[in-house]
Amino acid sequence: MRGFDLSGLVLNGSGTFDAIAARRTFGDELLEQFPFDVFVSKTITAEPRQGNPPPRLWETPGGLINSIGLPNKGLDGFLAADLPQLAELPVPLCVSVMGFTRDELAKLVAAVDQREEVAMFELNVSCPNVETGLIMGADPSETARVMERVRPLTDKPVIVKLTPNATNPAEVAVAAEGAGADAVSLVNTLKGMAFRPGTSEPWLGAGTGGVSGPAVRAIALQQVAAVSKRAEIPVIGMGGIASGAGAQDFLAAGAECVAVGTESFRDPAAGSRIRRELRGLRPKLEVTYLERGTRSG
Ligand code: RRO
Repeated sequence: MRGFDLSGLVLNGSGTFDAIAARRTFGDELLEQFPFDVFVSKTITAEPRQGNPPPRLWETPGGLINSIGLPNKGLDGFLAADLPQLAELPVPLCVSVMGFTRDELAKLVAAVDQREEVAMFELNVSCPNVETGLIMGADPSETARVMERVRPLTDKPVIVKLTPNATNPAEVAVAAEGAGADAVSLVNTLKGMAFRPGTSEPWLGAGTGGVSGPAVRAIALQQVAAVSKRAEIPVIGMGGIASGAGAQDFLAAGAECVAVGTESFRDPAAGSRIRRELRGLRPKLEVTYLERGTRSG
């Protein structure tokens, strides 16, 4: 990927590890034992956002439903308050961005591109809790138009974060690749909902949310395998990874590296454990799914 080798790395899923809060809690120990090889920020937008009304979380068997709604300080707040702190992390920084229009996204990417502390971008076209985000990433031609708009604005690597809520995620990946994406990552969360126990009222303030955790792992694995067969660019696999063995399955499906999300809420050091377990297992992974000749094109 554009001057950056992702092979075998363990990243965080955007929005699942608050490195600034973790630094406040764990101090410099966090920097000495940082649980990820690349840090992906919570997605930011050009303007500040409050996020969705509470409740924002629901625990479901084997997983979590979130309806956070993209709260963030906006571009100026991010650059002034968050970026200097994220730049102190001992790993490359990936800034996750989303726009409600292509113009807004372009403004965001052009401004963040100026900052040398930022190593790469994640283009979040898959937030299930903000309609526009999901619409961009659910449609291959719309994803291509977004990526085409962003590509001339930065020489930094751009990772397109795909939604599992698309009819055909592999088509979206191919469209992103054709428009100049350096990598794709998947899956973002699957649309879901829950009811307030004993009532017919939705639990989440926004009515619906995104499901993550082990409950989605089998679906994520299939989608990563399908995307890996079609895309030439690296695939970052995620969806319910909670162990090195789980991460290894994503590599076997064709992912170049993995990201850990929901498991970090249970254990903030999960990334380190999974990385250790994965590195112990990797030499045993002799023949991957792709090497067995399943790549179709
Ligand atoms: O903030 C959120 O509600 C959110 C985002 Br931006 C996303 O990309 N995925 C998700 O599950 N939640």
